[in-house]
Amino acid sequence: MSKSRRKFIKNMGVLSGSLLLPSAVFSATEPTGNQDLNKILTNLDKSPLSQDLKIHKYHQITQYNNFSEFSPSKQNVEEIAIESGFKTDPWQLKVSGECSNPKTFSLEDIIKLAKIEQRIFNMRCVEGWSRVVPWNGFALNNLLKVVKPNKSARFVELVTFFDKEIMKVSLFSSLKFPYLEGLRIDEANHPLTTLVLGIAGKPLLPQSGAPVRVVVPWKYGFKGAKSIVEIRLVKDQPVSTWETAQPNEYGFYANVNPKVPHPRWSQSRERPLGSLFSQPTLLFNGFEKQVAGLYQGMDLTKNF
Ligand SMILES: Nc1nc2c(c(=O)[nH]1)N[C@H]1C(S)=C(S)[C@@H](COP(=O)(O)O)O[C@H]1N2
Ligand SMILES: [Mo]
Repeated sequence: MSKSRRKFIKNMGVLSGSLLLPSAVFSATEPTGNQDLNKILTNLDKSPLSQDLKIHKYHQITQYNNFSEFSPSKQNVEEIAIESGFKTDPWQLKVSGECSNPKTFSLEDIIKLAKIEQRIFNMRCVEGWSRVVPWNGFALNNLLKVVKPNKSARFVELVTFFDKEIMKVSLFSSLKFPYLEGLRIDEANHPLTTLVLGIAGKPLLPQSGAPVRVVVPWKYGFKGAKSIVEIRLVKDQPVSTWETAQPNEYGFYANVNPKVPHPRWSQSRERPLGSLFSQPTLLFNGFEKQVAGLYQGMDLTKNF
């Protein structure tokens, strides 16, 4: 275990027993968010797709984040993202490409597309840690069907926000931005693939990918692109930012699989944040019943 990771666990122990959470320090600069969304999020139904797992504390979800455009360190993404001046309202999400009704959605349009629900999913980061997050959102397919995809739309490419004036550290990163991700069209249309607008009854904060991101719960966390500005329906399989950087380490599919090791992480077990103990990692992050059919006949060790 690295020094920084050990220190983090120690801090978490102290924090959970303390009333003054560091989030209070930043609350003055937190965006107030979209008023309609705020209201919707105060009264959510739990989705039947939810996993029966103990939800992590809010500060564990919002104070330890991977968002490479803002920082290479998970511990300070919150502070850097909030203080960067990153404006998440108003926002536009363009859906384009192989479809007959391309459309640019405002945040106001998006929140009216479907009923926002609380979807409790384990999030498994490829680095070997996990946490249980109460995501607030709905199936991405509610958005995709509006643009009427053509038969030729075999994949979606997810394009995220990038502005090097705000995301200054990105200049020193070995990753290529904007951060890109992609899904096969049947994966994108699967009811578990979620367009996320909030966490635990609050609109997404900058560090979590405000104002709108995607979460694909049976895949490693990096497939869940944050702060999305464009979804392109395309014919050919997109190449993600991580795949471009290290193709032998990060494949297109990135399905959680304890039997397919990453060159640097075995993947057979995971450590839930805040816990001293690791636990077995489940095939498809526990969603085998729902998604195994998508990969019938495919060699998952080759299509990793
Ligand atoms: N735009 C963007 N999206 C991103 C990332 C990123 O660096 N930039 N990191 C990914 C990784 S590696 C993980 S594990 C998850 C983390 O999401 P969370 O911080 O909300 O848990 O976001 C993913 N989405
Ligand atoms: Mo990750």
